[in-house]
Amino acid sequence: FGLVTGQLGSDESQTTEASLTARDRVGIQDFVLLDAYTSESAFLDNLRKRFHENLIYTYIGTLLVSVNPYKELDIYSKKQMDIYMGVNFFELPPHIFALADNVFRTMLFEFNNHFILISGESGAGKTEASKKILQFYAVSCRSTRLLNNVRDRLLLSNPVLEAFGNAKTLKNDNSSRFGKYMDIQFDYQGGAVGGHILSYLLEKSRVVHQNHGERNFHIFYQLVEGGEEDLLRWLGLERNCQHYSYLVQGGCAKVSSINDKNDWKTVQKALSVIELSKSDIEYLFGIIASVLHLGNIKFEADVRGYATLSNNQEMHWLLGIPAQVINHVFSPFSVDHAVYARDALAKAIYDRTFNWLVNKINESLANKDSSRKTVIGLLDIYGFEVFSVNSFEQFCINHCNEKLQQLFIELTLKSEQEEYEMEGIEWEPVPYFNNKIICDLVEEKHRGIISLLDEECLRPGEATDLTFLEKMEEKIGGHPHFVTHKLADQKTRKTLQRGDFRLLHYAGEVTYCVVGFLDKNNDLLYRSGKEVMQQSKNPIIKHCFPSTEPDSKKRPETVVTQFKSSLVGLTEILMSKEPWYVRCIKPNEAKQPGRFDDVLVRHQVKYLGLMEHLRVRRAGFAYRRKYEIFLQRYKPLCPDTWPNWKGTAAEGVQRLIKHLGYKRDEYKLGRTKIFIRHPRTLFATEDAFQDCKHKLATRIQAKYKGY
Ligand code: AOV
Ligand code: MG
Repeated sequence: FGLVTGQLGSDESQTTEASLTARDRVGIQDFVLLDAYTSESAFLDNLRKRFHENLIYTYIGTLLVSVNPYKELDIYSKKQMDIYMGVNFFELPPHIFALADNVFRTMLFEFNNHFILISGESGAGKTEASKKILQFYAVSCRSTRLLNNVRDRLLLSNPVLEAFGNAKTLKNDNSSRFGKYMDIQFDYQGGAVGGHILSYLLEKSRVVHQNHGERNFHIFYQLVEGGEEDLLRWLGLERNCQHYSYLVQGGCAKVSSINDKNDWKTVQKALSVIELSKSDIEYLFGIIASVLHLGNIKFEADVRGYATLSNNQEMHWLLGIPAQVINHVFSPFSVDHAVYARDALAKAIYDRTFNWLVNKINESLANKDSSRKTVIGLLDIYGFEVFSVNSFEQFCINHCNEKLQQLFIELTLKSEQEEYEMEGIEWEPVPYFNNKIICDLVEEKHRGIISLLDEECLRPGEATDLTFLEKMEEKIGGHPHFVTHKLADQKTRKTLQRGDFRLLHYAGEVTYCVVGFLDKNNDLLYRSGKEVMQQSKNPIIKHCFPSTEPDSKKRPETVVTQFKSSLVGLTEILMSKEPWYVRCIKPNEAKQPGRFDDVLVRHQVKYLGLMEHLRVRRAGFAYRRKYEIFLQRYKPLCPDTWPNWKGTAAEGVQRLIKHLGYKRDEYKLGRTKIFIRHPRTLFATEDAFQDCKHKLATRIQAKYKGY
């Protein structure tokens, strides 16, 4: 039970000077608890206070709000884990471990499936949060030699996927450039017996192009900086990132916050734990190296104007494809065209290799035993992001966030409403902004942006990025969340270029530059490229470019349509499980510790829907407990129910609260539970209970030992 013991109880009930000062300093740990905390400013005050005391976690009921501290805090040690293990949620200061532990025990107790949705914008701390949760499970769950194997693989899948799927962006030095959903499977005793990872749309354009101040995926730099001499020689690589055109476009191959050399070692170790064989690893880095070589290919025009490529010995043999055959990929093209085909090939190779790697990890995590298991899913995707120029990638990423916000809205309001309905309790819904209108704008059949984009992609030769823009203007021009240069009023027009469209997302306005949308959505890989890859002697490449691939006569699905259906799949996976939420907040844009930018945080509190969530929590009933559990704890407070109550638990609770003098509007009696509006009611009862316990200490000590 334990709701009101410990710190919370004293927070609310004691009004001595000492406790007030403490609260003034550290704020309150659950927003639901204080009346004054329904205003946005008060909410912000509380977050700020706590942030400056290094208290980065705060609850809204069971939802965890986390503010990125941008510095190492000493709160994730094994000792801390032990403290949070098996303790009731509200008994200790809020922590990601408390949430993890609560999910775990609920799963074991109810034997059902759960997921933890971690959301927030780029750099807010989602990936760190998901790692902390995984680490907690690694330590807290049952351990045997066999299970420890699984545990290590689960843990070490992280550095591998981060090396291949994360990169430095302007928002985050370790930004996830793919979406990740990970199931951790537990047996009925709570041992982690397996796992499975689903990855979503890797931002592969990064392989061939990086904006200023950004990097390619970490693994390239790790290899060049950390790879052993022999290995580099074998791969024909120089130990100098500046030598590779795919690594230097952002102008920041070296970053002080990143130690590529050390990370290389970590990844090497991790690769062996997840059961990649020595030859797998060699082939894998053969591919990574050949992408770098590919990027350095230069073309010259021959007398007819066709591209011919400069010699590139290493790549030929790394991929196990004869030089003339590789030449074939790029002919007979113009030089520009050949560069384009080269980049398309590099992107395809990297993207498919990434998926191969995810599959490999899944093989090593797979649990073959068929006994029933329950899972905890961890969702860590790329966060909402706005750059000075936003393209197709941001469009997909931000739409994904939009969809998850929609899911959050539906689930939080829905589950709350359902509970009241099931228990026969009246309640009035709290108004909130429903971002469904934006989701529809993007994905509605026939007139949503995705449909319009796909339509244009069906008109090769005729359609261009600009005709796509015009089509949008024609079809959705009047939409309140959509504007372009042409449609804008005079003031807004100044902020838009001709090739831009702007969406008013739940998290804010984003101006997308339409250039490249068609191309990236079509994602053409020349047939010649595919055919040539099929001849590779590198088994990974061979596997990634199977000759049985659906042939090019049938139109492959566009990128955005594939992404859209993968999000539908994800939503289905999530909807079948019990939700838990971590909402991550970014305190400043400078990635600095100790800085709490009010405007920035207020904006996030707004769009994350935290105030609405709090209001729903408060307009309803802050606490609800099964009659049996409530009676069991508080029955000593009433002579009628103590020591034994013969009637039903519901009747017992009625007798009990009558005796305690609960006021009419302070509680509701549902079918199976008592609902209590204000925590203070419960606290008063808890205080009375503590008093009574104290007085009767000697007599009932034995009985209450376990509390
Ligand atoms: P994200 O996952 O939400 O962004 P990260 O989890 O990668 O953000 O966090 C960004 C950086 O903030 C980390 O690399 C750490 O330096 C720091 N950080 C975050 N959480 C903590 C914490 N609890 N303690 C200490 N430092 C932290 V993105 O993947 O970009 O959406 O696509
Ligand atoms: Mg991340």
